[in-house]
Amino acid sequence: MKRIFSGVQPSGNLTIGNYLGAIKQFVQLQHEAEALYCVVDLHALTVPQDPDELRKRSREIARIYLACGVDPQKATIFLQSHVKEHAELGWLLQCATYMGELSRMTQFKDKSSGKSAVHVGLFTYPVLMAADILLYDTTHVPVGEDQKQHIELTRDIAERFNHRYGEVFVIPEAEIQAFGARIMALDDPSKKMSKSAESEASRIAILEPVDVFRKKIMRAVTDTDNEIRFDPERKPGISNLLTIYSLFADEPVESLVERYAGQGYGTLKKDLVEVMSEKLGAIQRRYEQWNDEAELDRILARGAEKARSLAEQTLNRVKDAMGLVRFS
Ligand code: AQP
Repeated sequence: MKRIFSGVQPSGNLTIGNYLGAIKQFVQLQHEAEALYCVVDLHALTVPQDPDELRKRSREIARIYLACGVDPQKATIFLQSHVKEHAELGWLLQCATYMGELSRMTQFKDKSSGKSAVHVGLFTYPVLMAADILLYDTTHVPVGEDQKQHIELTRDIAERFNHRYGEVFVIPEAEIQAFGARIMALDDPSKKMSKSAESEASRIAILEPVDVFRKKIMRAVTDTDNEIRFDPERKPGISNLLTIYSLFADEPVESLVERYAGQGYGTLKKDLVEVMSEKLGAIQRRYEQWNDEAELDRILARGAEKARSLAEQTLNRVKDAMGLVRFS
């Protein structure tokens, strides 16, 4: 049986990178398999957060899932901190993971680089992510390219655990789109677009008004030769815009390249703003409609209850395997 698990951190305003790389897939996959979509609020605590903002953003992300088309009748939507088994399995797996493995994680290196004080949680966060995934006997994890290394670590931890203690965990696979799994920053296409990056010009939020994101698209860094060609190596800026255009319009890049041949970057950028305005506008309208906080909380409470019933079973298997005493 195919089971999907994935999550998004409430560590900033969700970007079109989060949408195109992950959430858009969540919507498609809920029709193909049993799906659990989590707001991974414990992960957000690995870097400093304002408590009120974190509370607000956690609900906001659940609302964005719904606005993007995740159906609470089909998929289970919940907050990570509402299912305590995540933290518990996280600890048990920390005792089955090596320092060397975590030291190799590129996201840790990027996020800790240049900082004098780094929390231990930022270092061990990939283990909590492994726990998130393994708790649900997940078979497939839809993520963007940046999470590939963490899924590989999850597989390594699970395989080693099974080797040592018997068949406890299902070994999950990353489900990474062949195209669009890495949306780049608009002001520097050599970097990934990120919701917590310092530069506002680097990203577009899913809930951003068109008047704000128009300027960012029009000023997006491109090269000077004005030739529309898809070549991420040599022409990363325009290739990034073509990728974004293709994914929002559901039109292959080749067809866009043909259509815009001989026209300048300005025309393509203007049309991209139109396409995005239509697609993001529809999400933003649905977001406004999901404005009943009590209803949202009911969905999250139901989701947590369902998730907990699955998580408990896996955690019990792990405890038994590792030799912890359980009263029946
Ligand atoms: N630029 C991106 N292109 C494609 N996919 C992306 N994702 C993130 N950025 C891009 C995917 O979005 C999902 C949720 O990400 P996350 O919240 O778990 O954290 P992240 O991967 O670290 O994403 P951000 O936006 O860069 O967050 P911060 O700034 O807090 O670190 C994941 O599936 C991710 O691959």
